[in-house]
Amino acid sequence: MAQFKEVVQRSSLHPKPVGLVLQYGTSGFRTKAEDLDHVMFRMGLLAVLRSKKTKSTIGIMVTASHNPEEDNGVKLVDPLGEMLAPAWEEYSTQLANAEEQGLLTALKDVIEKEAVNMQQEACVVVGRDTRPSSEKLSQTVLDGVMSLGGKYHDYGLVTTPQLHFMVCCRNTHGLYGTASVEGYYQKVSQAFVELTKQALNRTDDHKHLKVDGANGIGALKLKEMEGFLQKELLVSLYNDGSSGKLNYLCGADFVKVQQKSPQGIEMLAGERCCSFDGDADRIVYYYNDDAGRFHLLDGDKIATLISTFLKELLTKAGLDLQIAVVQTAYANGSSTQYLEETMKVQVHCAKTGVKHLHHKAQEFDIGVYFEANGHGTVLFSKVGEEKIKQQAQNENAADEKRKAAKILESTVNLINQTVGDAISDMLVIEAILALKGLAVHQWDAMYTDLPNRQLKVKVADRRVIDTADAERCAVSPPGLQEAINALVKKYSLSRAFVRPSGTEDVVRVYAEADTQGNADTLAYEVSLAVYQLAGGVGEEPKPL
Ligand code: G16
Repeated sequence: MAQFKEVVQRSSLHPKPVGLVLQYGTSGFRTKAEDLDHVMFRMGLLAVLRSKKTKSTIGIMVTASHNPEEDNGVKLVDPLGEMLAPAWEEYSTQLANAEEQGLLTALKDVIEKEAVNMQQEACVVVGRDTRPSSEKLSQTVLDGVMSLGGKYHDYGLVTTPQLHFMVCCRNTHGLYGTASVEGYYQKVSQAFVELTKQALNRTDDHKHLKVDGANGIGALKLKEMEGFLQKELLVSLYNDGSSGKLNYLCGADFVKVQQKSPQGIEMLAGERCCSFDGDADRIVYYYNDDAGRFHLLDGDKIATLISTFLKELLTKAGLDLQIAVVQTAYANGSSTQYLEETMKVQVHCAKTGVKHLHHKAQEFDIGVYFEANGHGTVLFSKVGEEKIKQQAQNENAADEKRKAAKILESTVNLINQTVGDAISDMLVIEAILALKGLAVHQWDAMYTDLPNRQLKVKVADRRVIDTADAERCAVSPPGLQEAINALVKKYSLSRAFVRPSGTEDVVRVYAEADTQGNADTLAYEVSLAVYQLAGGVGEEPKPL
């Protein structure tokens, strides 16, 4: 077929380094940018097949999110803005790892297995973050798309969640919104302004928020969006990319893992601050108290704030909708306890990776999902959305009920339901704080986090670690879980687990305990056990 000839010809311009093997990880492929040219070309091909198969527009985002600037990566976006279906992750890995002479066979294999109709039209939309390598790599994606005859639209510089939004808008034919960056700003800011104008006695101080843009795309897009917010939010932007390096000593991942403020932001006591990550799909909040002590409000605190707000509104609106929160093993023990015991909300634990949480959250009328690292959103079922809409327009309902339903309706419009979105999440949080008249320390006081620590361990091959029970138990290598159990027993209120990262070449270690000292020691001891039992390389972990 002429089409395949074109693929072979163009593929030779994007040769695969012989022997290089990459895995579709937690969120697509991620590695050093110089090793990704062939992957980008091939993901362009795969997206065309996926588009033909689903008869929908498919998205490709070129980004390595929280990883260092030298890395890059690619995330594929399915028709309704969700992450790529698991079976296709498998195809992605096969295609990315096929040696040059085996590429056509791998491609034809997918076509056959999925019975792809090659006569069907295909459309792929592409976006990229601000990494120096992203522009060229996104051109390579387009080369892949074109070589299989797919149509495309290049959105250029966008946040990951904006690209997810575009895909969903296109495939719902505008029902979800207008598939442009301006359409996104309009939809989200209109809902935000509708909510905040109902909050009384807000001063400029209340409206003020310091934002760390991680020197990435989120900073750029927030600047663009400011004009749409009608001065309902007054942003001071730091790490806006004008001088600093992407994710370096700043950004949501840095703040969450280091449990300290990013470089370049000056924090006065009680001031609300937040950090985006490199592609603006994660957000964490923080502040310094009067004694200068740093307080982090991570994904767990965000999930708690949002689910409490929604639950209260459902009661006020007289709506009987089932609400649940989905977390991962990283969720702080205190947050789970608070949600279950005080809030009386159902809590579920999923494996790390938005795709897993998203999937679980879809089972409820309202599914709030957040990873502790600040990646999350809220999903509303069609039935749930419809009931909210009906109640907001119900002339026979008491004013109080209708008003609560209208607030819920605007909240639905404010949330990017396709994926975690730092900008939209930030506006949801700001609106809730405004409507409830809460200061950041009052939000923080909902519950107290158990002291915790996250560490990374380098091993020769992180695949030797296999986990079960939503990553809370290591089933291999032998003896590792027993060692962890014995260590955990030494401390009170303690918990620890290990898992191989799907975005970095490391094993992640998480520990929590009654004191920071104990959490630090437990994390160190578990790291040492990983190092010794799972083939550690480089320097042995040291006590903190
Ligand atoms: C990605 C995923 C997140 C995950 C994070 C870290 O985030 O989307 O769900 O929590 O990687 O994953 P891991 O621990 O497997 O490295 P991002 O923001 O980097 O795309």
